Amino acid sequence: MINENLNTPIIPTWCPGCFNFQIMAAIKNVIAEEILKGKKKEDFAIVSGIGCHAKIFDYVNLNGINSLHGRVLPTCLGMKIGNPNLKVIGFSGDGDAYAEGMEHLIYAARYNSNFKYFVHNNQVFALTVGQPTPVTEIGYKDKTNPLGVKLSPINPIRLMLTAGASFVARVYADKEQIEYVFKEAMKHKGFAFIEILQPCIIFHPNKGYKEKTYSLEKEGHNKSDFDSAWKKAGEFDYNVLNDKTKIPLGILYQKEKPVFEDLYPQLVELKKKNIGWKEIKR
Ligand SMILES: Cc1ncc(C[n+]2csc(CCOP(=O)(O)OP(=O)(O)O)c2C)c(N)n1
Repeated sequence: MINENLNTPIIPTWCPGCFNFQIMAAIKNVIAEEILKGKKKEDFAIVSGIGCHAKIFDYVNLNGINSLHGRVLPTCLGMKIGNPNLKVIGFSGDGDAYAEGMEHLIYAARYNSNFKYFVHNNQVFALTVGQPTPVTEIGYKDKTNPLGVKLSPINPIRLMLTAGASFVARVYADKEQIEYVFKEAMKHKGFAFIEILQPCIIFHPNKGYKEKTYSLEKEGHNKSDFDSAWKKAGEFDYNVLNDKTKIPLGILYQKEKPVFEDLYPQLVELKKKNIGWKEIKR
């Protein structure tokens, strides 16, 4: 897939071999495909937090906001309120999403605004050199935790299910997997939560993770069955891997739910006219 027109002149400063390259390639490919099918570059907007993941903002030639640490979601929501026709895509790290930005995550699931959200989960605060996040495994040691992490990781997939998210997916940082789920998420009407298990080759290499993963789709998982999604989400607790660890990948849950932008007449009007607030004549 040709995606030159989405490139910027900025040379990436991600570490050589960083999985963020895979993520970015997938995102560019899917958007380039949409543009080939007739969408305009201006139809898309991207938002990032602060962290290694956030550098994607500099390397993808689309409009958007490189926002604050933990504030990707309210920025995406603001964009949708400003122009509900925009295709908004947010990028966070696990520190960004599950620590500083945690309360926004719960409300994003509740609001169900029609934007897509990727969490680059490398289980550490990578840009600030590897401190543990709320999804780091028990026992992980760094300079800030010389005795090792003592607290159990949270399970963001279960959190999203409980919060009422209408699209909950997990993929490995593999271009094809991300492309597939991103395309499905674009078809979905509402908030799409997509967690990417992304080894950080320097601070959290996640050795052996890929081998523990399996495809829910190949297993015939029914993504409209909440109880089944809940059960699958419990299979992986983000802790140290053992012989029994199984990591389900794919769309765990999807359901139809009222979309935020369809609940307010002012936003419905903008959608109908295919304009943003700026273009309204007063
Ligand atoms: C409000 C605020 N708090 C803390 C920071 C410091 N900070 C910058 S990057 C970063 C780590 C980001 O980690 P994560 O979101 O997991 O992204 P990654 O670097 O792993 O991609 C932190 C804590 C900040 N810039 N702003």
